[in-house]
Amino acid sequence: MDLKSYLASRTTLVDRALNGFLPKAKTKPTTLHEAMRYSLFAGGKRLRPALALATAEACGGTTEAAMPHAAAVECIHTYSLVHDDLPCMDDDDLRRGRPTNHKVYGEGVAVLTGDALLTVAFEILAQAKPASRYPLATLIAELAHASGSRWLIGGQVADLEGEGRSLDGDELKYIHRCKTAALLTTSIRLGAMSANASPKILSALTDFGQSLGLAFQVIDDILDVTQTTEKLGKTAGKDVQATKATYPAIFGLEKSRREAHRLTKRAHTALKPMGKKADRLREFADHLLARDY
Ligand code: GRG
Repeated sequence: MDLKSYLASRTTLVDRALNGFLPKAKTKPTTLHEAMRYSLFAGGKRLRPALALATAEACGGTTEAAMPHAAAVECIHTYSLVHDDLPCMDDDDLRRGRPTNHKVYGEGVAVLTGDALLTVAFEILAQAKPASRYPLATLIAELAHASGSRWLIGGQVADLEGEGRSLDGDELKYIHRCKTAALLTTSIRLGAMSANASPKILSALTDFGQSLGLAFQVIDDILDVTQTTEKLGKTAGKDVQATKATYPAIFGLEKSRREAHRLTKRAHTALKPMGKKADRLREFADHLLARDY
């Protein structure tokens, strides 16, 4: 199966699983459950769950066993987008090609939608059947750590504090590592854990995730200044508007493109110990480098 068909098939499986894991829209309080579903089923690319599933398969596991892990990371990711779009954060009107959650449901419900998506992620992951090396507590701690104050939220704080200030390359990399690469890496690690990967393979996949995650954010920064709002499904040029430090702003477009290539190459190198089993993940890295939205 080519990568495009693979991604489409995994998106269908993930959507079906998320639909089953989430409270129905008619469950009380209906506004909240509708709002959670509004953002979760708004047409995201599902990269993090697809990476979790592809990693599980590369490690000899199954999509079925990895599904709670995959669904949980997508809930965390969607919560972070809902909160990121709030007026007190990036103040955005458009996400995944639709009005942002707070534009439709109001700010109060949008904050609570994010809270509920964050919480349900752990409820979902708690339903995983853990492999022998990685008990449930390890899985929960993995997701909590990546989503917490040292990584996802920490990166957002550094991003917020960096607005309007000139950051150097190291400060920018710190933000990228925390707010983007950490959750992508954890998606991959959780997929590997669902398949009982050996410590050596887990370590290789962690290196892969960190390089892939940084490359992903460099590309995201490039797309923000080179693509249209229609193509991205979110407001283009937002980083410049908010005087945010980005790769193109600090290093220029050409150097940013070279950096994305360098990081993708490093991601490929990290997969060496896995041999051909990791071909799908190699395709993934190339796909993320070449993406235009
Ligand atoms: C606690 C109030 C409060 C806020 C926290 C943690 C957080 C908000 C925000 C995280 C920061 C963030 C949004 C990082 C950006 C990562 C990124 C590039 C997201 C876009 O990912 P895609 O392109 O999106 O995979 P889709 O929509 O396709 O899933």
